[in-house]
Amino acid sequence: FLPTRNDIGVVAVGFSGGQCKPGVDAAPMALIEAGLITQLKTELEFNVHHDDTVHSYAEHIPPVAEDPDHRNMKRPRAVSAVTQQLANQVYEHASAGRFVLTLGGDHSIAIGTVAGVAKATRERLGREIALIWVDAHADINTPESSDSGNIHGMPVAFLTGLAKEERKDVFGWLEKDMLVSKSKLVYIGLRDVDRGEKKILREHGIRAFSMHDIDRHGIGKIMDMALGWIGTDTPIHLSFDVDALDPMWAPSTGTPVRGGLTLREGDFIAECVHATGSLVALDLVEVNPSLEIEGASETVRAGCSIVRCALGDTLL
Ligand code: B3U
Ligand code: MN
Ligand code: MN
Repeated sequence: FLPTRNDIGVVAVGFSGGQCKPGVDAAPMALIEAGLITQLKTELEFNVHHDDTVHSYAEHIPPVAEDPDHRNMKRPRAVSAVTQQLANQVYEHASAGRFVLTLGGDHSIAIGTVAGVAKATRERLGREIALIWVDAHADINTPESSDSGNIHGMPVAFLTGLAKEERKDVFGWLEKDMLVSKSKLVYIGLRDVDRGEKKILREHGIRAFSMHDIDRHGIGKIMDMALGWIGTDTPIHLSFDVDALDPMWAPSTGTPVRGGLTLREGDFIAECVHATGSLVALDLVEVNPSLEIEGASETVRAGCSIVRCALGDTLL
């Protein structure tokens, strides 16, 4: 059921409106300047479809004065407009049978990427996707449970239908065929989960592997369990927040949390997901080169490595 293996659509999204720290919008250019796309072409021999543009979708973003908080969400119309445009772009790539690589941007952009991939995969293959969310955070706050109001802490709630909104200009454009089942969602790397989020995870029986679980079982066993939960022959969307890595390896990110994955554990997760042969899309988000500037190039390098591993770069 897989896309033509050698065709990859790349979408670069320079967007930071899902949280409050500027600079995460510069990540796609930093990743590309570090040679990521060149490596995909030359080392991994992909046929890359990329428009050589970092999209900010500025023309779709209303001015701040016309984008007041709604249900406690900050910049709701901006994030909604950007993710809607992105969903269309991702949908086009996925519908053409391409693997979709999205370079963020903050994690709110996953509302667009997962929506586009879920819809295209249903149409093209008649299949529901599974979503693997690698992150220090669960990003499953509803607008009401969120303390911060930052939408990058809410994408999973919108994508699973836990959060709903009628207004077309505030995610009301999300259709049923763009959503993901809660039973097909798996978390890896959690260590900073809000009280309200813990309640949501518990009440809905959502499969989550925390850093504690990784310490106890080792990353090899955790990947067996995570992929076993999803089952074989299920198209997988991997959404990788670079803050899943320990700040020692990825310091340049908006909300670093100590006690995270090593560089090798991050790469290993990506390698294991690649090895299933079922990966159809990958997001790499939350690299912010303007924070902890001494560590920015290391953070970018870690991001590039995760992408290469997920796309089949092997050690030997
Ligand atoms: N859970 C908190 C913090 C947070 C979520 N995602 C990131 N930080 N990167 C929130 O704001 O919802
Ligand atoms: Mn995240
Ligand atoms: Mn995070």
